[in-house]
Amino acid sequence: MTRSARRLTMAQALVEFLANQYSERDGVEQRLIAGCFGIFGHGNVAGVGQALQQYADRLRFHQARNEQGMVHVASGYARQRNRLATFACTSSIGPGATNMVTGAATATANRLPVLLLPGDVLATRAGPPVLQQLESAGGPDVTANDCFRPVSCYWDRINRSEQLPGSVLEAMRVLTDPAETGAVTLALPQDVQTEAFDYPEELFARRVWHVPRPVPEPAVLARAVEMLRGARRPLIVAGGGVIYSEATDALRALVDATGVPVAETYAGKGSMPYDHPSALGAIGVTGADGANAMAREADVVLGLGTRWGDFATASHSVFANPDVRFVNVNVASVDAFKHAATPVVADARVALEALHEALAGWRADDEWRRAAAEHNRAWDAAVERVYRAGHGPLPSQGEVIGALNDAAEPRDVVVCAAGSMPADLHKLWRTRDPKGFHVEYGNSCMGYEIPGGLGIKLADPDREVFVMIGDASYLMAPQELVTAVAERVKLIVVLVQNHGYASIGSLSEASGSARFGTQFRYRDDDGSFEGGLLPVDLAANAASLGARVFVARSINEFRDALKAARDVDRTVVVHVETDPAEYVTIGGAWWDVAVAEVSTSESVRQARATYEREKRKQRFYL
Ligand SMILES: Cc1ncc(C[n+]2csc(CCOP(=O)(O)OP(=O)(O)O)c2C)c(N)n1
Ligand SMILES: [Mg+2]
Repeated sequence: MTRSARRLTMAQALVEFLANQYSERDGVEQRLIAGCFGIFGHGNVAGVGQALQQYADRLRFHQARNEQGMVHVASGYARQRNRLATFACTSSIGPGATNMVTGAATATANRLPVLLLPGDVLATRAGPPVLQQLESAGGPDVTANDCFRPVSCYWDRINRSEQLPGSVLEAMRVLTDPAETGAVTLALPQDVQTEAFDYPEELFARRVWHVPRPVPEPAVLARAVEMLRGARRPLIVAGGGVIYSEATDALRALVDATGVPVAETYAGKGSMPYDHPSALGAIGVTGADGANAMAREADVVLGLGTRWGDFATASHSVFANPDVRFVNVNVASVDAFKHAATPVVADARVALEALHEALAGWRADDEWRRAAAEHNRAWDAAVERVYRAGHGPLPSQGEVIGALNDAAEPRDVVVCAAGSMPADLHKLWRTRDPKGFHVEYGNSCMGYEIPGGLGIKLADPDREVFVMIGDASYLMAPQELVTAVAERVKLIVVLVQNHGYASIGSLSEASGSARFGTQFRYRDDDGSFEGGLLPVDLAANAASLGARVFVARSINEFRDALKAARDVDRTVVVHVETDPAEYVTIGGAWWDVAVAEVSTSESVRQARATYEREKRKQRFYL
């Protein structure tokens, strides 16, 4: 029997293949690869570029302005779609490709699927070096694209047309595997992209990738249940896995039945509505007082879908009970085994349902439950005071967050990534919907904010998307505003001007270095950057990129601007200046940032002494 084949270029075959991939979970199917973002150069224009034009009706093409930005768009999209869909990103070779490396690291750190298609040097090696070729000492088969290896969960280079089918199937497997997912990179030599080959017709059949919900192994589940039943001070720490697995109802049911209090990581914030009596809010370095207080006493900690980053554990200091034990529910065994836990390798929703059933009749102590409810009330009162501080003449950042929270509808999404705002949002944001809080804190990548927000809006157009971005993060990557304008996608960007790296300034001060090099000011006569403020107008910059801009000079003007922004039908930037000297002091815990052991500065020596004292709190969880 002769099998039918289609004579296509490798790039055409790839695009046609991607257009036919679907994910499915709980019986719901959706396009796995929603479209392809790209910036063309000689490394992809004649291959992938030609194919995208030929198949424009099957795989939608989107332009980006910076290759890093387009990967962040894919990450934002994937996170909003609970990792069930993403974008492909095509780049040229050399700098276009390496610009995507930071985006790849951000996706992988956050366990978010993105498909990267960097162009690569001619496989024929004719006429080397090709423009933008590295000429690595590692040999001619090492190219700039090898930089993607450590930041990718799957990496391949398609050196021959017939390698494509096997590799793309592997790529889709990794993208849709909740335990293995992250950046997937297929390096595509520019000549191979354009070579014709007789691809088997089956490659282009509609293919549905089932996203599994692995069930807990009964023996390990029984051990977890025994530990929880024996707990006097149980605590749940909800991570991103709770949200990706759509387990928030199951979590709520378990909590209502057992009274176990819940604290949240950055990715897990929104797992519980903020006003639920068992909701302790943020945990760890940027945690709420109640969450950290209960963490210090907890004897059994149930980690749900968390990778246990140092911000959640306060660098292994927040769980201070000498007898503390962990149970981790995680789809990835690497995370399930952390902290010498009883490792329930399973989907969060399925595991929560199984735990709920097996824990029937068991409840946490009344006193412990009441303490959680009291913490919830006390924290909300503290947040309210920050929201309504009435600071002047410039408002505080806490008030800006409060005004935004007041203006946001429950389903609206707040986005952020780096600076002092993630901490404040983690502490202060009143989350009312599982998808309402989107702070990229796996890689905390300055420049994620605007493209990440764009990805969210593309994934979920019915929600208003509020992007919170500091002045320095804005300066690092404002360019995808142009993409939002071109795509007619509306974002409301809140640009917080405080003239520099305020967050790192605080860190510098805490480590004795007096905010050295962290303010945006003129170079002074003594060589320091402590002169006057710079004549920088970021509002004008945003307007020049096509955004509708509002400048708010007070908290009331800010509130008015947010109201007006809702009625605008294109991307809006609301510029607000805040007082960097007025920061949020409630909550928080220690973070291990090593301080110089010897120094000529007395403030550094003092900071070192404090550091050494604090470091004694750090624990092994063995
Ligand atoms: C790409 C990148 N470079 C450097 C850092 C380190 N870093 C974290 S926060 C920060 C300052 C951010 O400044 P801004 O966006 O103005 O926010 P602010 O701290 O002033 O609130 C820096 C430099 C980072 N997270 N990402
Ligand atoms: Mg700043």
